[in-house]
Amino acid sequence: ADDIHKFTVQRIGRVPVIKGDFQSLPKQVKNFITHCVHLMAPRGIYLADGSKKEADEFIQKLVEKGTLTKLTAYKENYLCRTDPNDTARVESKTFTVTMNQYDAVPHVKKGVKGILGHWMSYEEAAAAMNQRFPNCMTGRMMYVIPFSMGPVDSPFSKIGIQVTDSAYVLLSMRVMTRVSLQLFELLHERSFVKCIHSVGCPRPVHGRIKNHWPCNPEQVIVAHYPEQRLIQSFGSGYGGNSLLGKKCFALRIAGAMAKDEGWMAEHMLIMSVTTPQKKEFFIVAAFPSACGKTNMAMLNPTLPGYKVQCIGDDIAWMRFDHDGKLLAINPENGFFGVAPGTNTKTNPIAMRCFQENSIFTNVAETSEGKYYWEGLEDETPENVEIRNWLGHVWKRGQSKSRASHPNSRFTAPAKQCPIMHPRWDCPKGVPISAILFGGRRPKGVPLVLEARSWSHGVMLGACVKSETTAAAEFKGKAIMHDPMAMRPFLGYNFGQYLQHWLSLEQPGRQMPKIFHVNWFRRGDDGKFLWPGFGENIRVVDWILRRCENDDSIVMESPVGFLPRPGTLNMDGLPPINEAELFSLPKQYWLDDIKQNRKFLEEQVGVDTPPVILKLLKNQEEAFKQC
Ligand code: SAT
Ligand code: MN
Repeated sequence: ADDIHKFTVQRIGRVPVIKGDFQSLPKQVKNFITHCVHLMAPRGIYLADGSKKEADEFIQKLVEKGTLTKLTAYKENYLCRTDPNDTARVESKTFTVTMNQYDAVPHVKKGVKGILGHWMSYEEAAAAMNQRFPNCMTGRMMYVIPFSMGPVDSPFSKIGIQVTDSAYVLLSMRVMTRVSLQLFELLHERSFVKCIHSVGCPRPVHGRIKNHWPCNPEQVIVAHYPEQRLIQSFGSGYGGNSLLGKKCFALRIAGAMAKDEGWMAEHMLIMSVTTPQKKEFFIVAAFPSACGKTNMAMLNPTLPGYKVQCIGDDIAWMRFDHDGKLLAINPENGFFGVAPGTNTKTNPIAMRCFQENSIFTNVAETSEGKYYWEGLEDETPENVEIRNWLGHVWKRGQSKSRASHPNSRFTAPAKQCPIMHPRWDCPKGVPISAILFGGRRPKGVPLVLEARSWSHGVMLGACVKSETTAAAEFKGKAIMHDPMAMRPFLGYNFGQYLQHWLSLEQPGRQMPKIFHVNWFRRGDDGKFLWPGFGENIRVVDWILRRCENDDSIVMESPVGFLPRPGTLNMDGLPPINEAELFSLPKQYWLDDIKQNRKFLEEQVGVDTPPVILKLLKNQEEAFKQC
């Protein structure tokens, strides 16, 4: 009898289930889908299974529609041009909804605009959602995507279900997360994060759809409900706003879960480094969006005998095990990397990740059916015709505009990475020896420094700043606070987040060493002082020697431990101005400390853990005395 319903058309109300067996789903899943159907009134329900066959069907459909263009030079690579008004995360429309405001955001000083998240009350959120979601899927299909963040059999992993009316999102979720019907079965016993997404373009569509990319930029909202384990996102199809497993779930909602459950959800790459002595270390590194996390995760070491393998390029979930080791997994299943700047010199490994089965969003296209972006000049013949990300003919050296959008992206399966670690999806995770923070700091900040202690490292993380990038809506270059590289991704009060980090230091735990790195320091002539990319292995090498407690290679400084001159391996490099690269201009630092204190006082206020302010004060005293 159980099979009978499989052969009859299933419906929720009057809405048919086009694919999949709705009746057999766990009750809580049925309830969620039914709620979504009643709210958004799609024309049909499609339960995605994550299979290759399914993906092929959708690719075909999107190519016919014009949303995707096949890049004919490769096997199964596609170009997607979005509406030009939907190309990045919209931080100003991203909210955390909680009962109590200060669970979501810190006590910001009166008259100051908070930058560590935006809070909304349940009442305000309900009003905003009621203006947007009712019937928003009219005439569209609702895809139901069961996905796992993390290997399905890992104790770290969490399940989500995303409903969406975007087939691009369905295809991308399949690359970025683990989509499988089997997950539904686990939901008889486990809970899941509810992810509701709509492009906000019910049919008949008012106004013109640009590039066959339905969206609703005026009405964008991305709301997180950590208390409900719920995400609602409306109006945008762009990655960070629409692939809800990524920033929304794996960082913001998971961040709140991690605090409750005693673990960490961080904006960090995870890499393995094997030394010439065949000793393997795992490190994580937090840099703001578009600061080269993907490049570092796939670093091509220039020092002989070193081997780098990639575990993840954007997000790390970490917890201490019973032996006191910090273990990390990559909750994702693919890369959503910044395309411009990627080439066979800067990141040859990434180039090999996306030769097939990849989606390119807002890059340019050549008449040979290849992708093109800023950085590929030397690898693209002069005579090919280029169409820019908007689809217009674009002439190299003549057109003033860019060929690719600065935040254009490649979406590629992790398993295609030639240096993916054999245990990259090991359910147990990998043991972490060092945590790196960094940002784009053109002035004052040395190539590498080591925190004196765990809490000092937390302070360094709290003071991370970087030149703004294209991953969000900001224009122009300015140095912006981006504490722990988490500013746009915090799921709860940042003061409590710092307190959570501090509380992780417990007897019996092997606390990783914490470092701050800066690949981007410039000299007076405006040129980079450090070559970066594959040469960064030299910094990693020094860090690993510190992880082995080699005290002969450090010296004290007001900001922490610095490499003793001559201890960084510079063999074979053109002359490097080491003195300038490691100098600590006194006035720069006194100003910087003042700024950091102001930032914490204004933005985090009474929520700032006192020890952070005390460590900052110590740093200031140390500078004043030198
Ligand atoms: O745009 S995303 O949020 O998906 C990527 C990023 O900003 O790091
Ligand atoms: Mn990121």
